Amino acid sequence: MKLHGFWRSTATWRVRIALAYKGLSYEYVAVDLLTAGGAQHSPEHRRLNPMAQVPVLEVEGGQHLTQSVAILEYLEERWPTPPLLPIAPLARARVRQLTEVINAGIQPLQNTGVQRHVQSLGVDSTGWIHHFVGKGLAALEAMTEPLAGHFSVGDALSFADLALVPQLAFARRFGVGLTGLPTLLRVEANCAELECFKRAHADLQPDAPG
Ligand SMILES: N[C@@H](CCC(=O)N[C@@H](CS)C(=O)NCC(=O)O)C(=O)O
Repeated sequence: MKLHGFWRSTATWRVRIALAYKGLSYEYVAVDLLTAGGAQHSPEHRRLNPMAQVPVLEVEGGQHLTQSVAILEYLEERWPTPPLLPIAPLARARVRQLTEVINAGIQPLQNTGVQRHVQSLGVDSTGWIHHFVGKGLAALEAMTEPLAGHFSVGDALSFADLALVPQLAFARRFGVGLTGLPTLLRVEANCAELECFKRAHADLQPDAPG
């Protein structure tokens, strides 16, 4: 497999954790989202992903998958062990619910393209990020608190944790306050103990600044 991504892209980071957890090897293709407007807009990358975003995962038969959560679902169905979804339908729905709070409710409001556009309209993009990421994480804390055990949903690692850890790293980078999020921070600390989270960390990727 070949993963097209960017070291600190939160959506790419989710996929890296899943690949590491499932012990799957892959080639990494760095897509520089920042220099000269961003390589995500190149015709070559747009052919892989017309949304001009990362990640893109090249899989069997030369197929290209986009959308990190669809990629996680594919990896889970293709390599179910070790699992990243619980078996019980309600618990599976809870995992997807928490994942979508980040994937649909927080990340789309903060991505590089949105930040650039908001700035072009003369809006303070840092204030924008503080508002939407702060509000989203507060909601996520309230939803996770009754569900969490060692991880976001009970004691088994799941998609929800893979989405959470990069999102908290993003929030820290922008100085979003995390003091009201004890459950999320506890789960993050538990994830940090795992080898797959260590290996997938943004700072360790080949395109991270040295
Ligand atoms: N829903 C998409 C979001 C992808 C996304 O927003 N990727 C960001 C990096 S985390 C990106 O490529 N941004 C480039 C841009 O906005 O120009 C997914 O989960 O894959």
